[in-house]
Amino acid sequence: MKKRRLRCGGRGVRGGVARMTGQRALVEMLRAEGVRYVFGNPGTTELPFLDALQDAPEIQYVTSLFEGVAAGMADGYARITQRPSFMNFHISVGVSNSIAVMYNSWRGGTPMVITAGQTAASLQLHNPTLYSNMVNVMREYTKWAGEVATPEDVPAIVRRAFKVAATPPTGPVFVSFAWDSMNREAEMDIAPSVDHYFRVLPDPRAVERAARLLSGAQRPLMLVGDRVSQSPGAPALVARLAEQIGAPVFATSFSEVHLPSSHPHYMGTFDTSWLHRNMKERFDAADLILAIGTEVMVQSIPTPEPPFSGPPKLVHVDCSDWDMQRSYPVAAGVLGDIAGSLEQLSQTLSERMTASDTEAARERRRAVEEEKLRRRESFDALVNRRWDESPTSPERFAVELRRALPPDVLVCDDSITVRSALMGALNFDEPGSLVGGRGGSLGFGMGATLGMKLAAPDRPVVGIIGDGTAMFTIQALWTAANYGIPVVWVICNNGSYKVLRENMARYLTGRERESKYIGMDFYDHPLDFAAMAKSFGVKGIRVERPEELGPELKEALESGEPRLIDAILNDDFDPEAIQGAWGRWWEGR
Ligand SMILES: Cc1ncc(C[n+]2csc(CCOP(=O)(O)OP(=O)(O)O)c2C)c(N)n1
Ligand SMILES: [Mg+2]
Repeated sequence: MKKRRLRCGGRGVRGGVARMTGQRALVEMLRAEGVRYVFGNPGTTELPFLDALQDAPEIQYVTSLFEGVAAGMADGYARITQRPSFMNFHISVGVSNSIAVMYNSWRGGTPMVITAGQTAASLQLHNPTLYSNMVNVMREYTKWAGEVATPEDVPAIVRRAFKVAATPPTGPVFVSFAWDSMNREAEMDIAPSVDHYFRVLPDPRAVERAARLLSGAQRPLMLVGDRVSQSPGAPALVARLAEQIGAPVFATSFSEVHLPSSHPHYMGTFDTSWLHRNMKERFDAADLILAIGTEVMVQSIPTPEPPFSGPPKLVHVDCSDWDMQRSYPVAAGVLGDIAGSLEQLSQTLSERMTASDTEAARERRRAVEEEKLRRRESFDALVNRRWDESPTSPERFAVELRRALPPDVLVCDDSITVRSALMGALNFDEPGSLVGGRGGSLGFGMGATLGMKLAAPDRPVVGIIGDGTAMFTIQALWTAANYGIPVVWVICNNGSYKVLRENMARYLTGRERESKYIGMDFYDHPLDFAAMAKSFGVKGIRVERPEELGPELKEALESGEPRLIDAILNDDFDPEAIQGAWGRWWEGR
């Protein structure tokens, strides 16, 4: 990166017991944990930490002009490195600013350690400036939250924070450091957390029971979620199991690669919050649903009946006991490391499946492969239909991207309604090659693209971001310019919050009513992203014609600088084609 070349301290540095201040102990612990970047925005309560950080030149403080940018960077960085990232914000207000983006990390289980300075313990009962009980607030959004009041606790609590964040099911952790804990001295044992102690194998009886149910299933269906990709080796095992039982695989969230997306059994994602009647029919037709590393049917809008009514039996493989049997009964649960559990399940299954089970699975495989081909053909037909539209259709846009993106690219996808075209046109086969928005809170992608590049400086990194979502954290442009982080953002500038317009149309399913789509567009004052980029010190290019996209993208990637491409897209949709959210749910029946 432009400013300073960094040396990485590496993990496992054990400094031993020594007398030092709390501020120094915090920095020594970061060194020991192998932290390279602090994503943050400072304030006065953080000054002791920043003062000590000056003596650790191998740890770079990366300033963001809004905390949501830092939270996005920390999310993208952690998901590529698969290690907890580290943030430091300014007391109650800075932490609060980070929450909207950090919410996604919490829902998706990104390992990260969020920290902040806090008022001295001696002042806390006297209503000090900027004070609030941050631990109470952050408990809601983290796996664990705590406050360090004395310097003696700094090493143990930092170690605990990294351990808790990295232990599956992974997730964010919060620690505040009261002023007193930074400035006094104590004897400190500087030693990092250890990881990889948690690849726990499941109970063989649970595996046996799941294998028995799976081998007898006639119409199995698989659901996979984000915890699959968090378990190294698991995506390939999902593919093996799908082939073994001849099941189609649907992703509850494909924000990471849970099996290669070009795999013949991968059927795409489905929207859990707006359960479409096709998917409800699919669930009802299945006699067994195998859920792996996922929440089972979270919804944002209630439907009149549960999505699984009646026969389908649920078999759940997960590292999260909380998500198992949380809302629906299961016929078999397998709790343990996901890759290890799938390995055992696949092995036991091959011993249990009879010749006729295997033949039936082979038949199902053929049907699944045909369905995948039909899906491909219907996407290609859609591309052809919308090829010459002006402004550019999302489908044409996605095909132009596929042609221009280099094979080793890492993609940050926060493209909202463009996402289904992207997933139709591009294949994401290598785990880690896709980092997508999850959790539903806007603003993650601008920063996450930067975090991914810091984690993988030798790979080209492209962020594909909705125009509405880009505006939540547009200050990321400044961070890119200031540190010379050479990413390319492609803004899907369709001039509106298109997804909300679509959802309004869904909401009005079956009703004779024209919507005015209140508050959902930028038509009167279009957003000029190229001009915004320029004002932050980043070159921005407006692309109106689809054939210009490829050459501009290639040029931007070769420039070695941060770049923004403002791609003007069509926001038309056919209300009837997208309707069909299951049930007349708004009537509460
Ligand atoms: C922090 C936050 N504020 C508001 C929303 C509500 N919301 C959901 S999607 C959306 C619009 C997204 O627009 P854009 O990024 O332009 O994507 P498009 O729908 O046009 O593809 C909004 C405002 C949200 N999810 N999160
Ligand atoms: Mg938009």
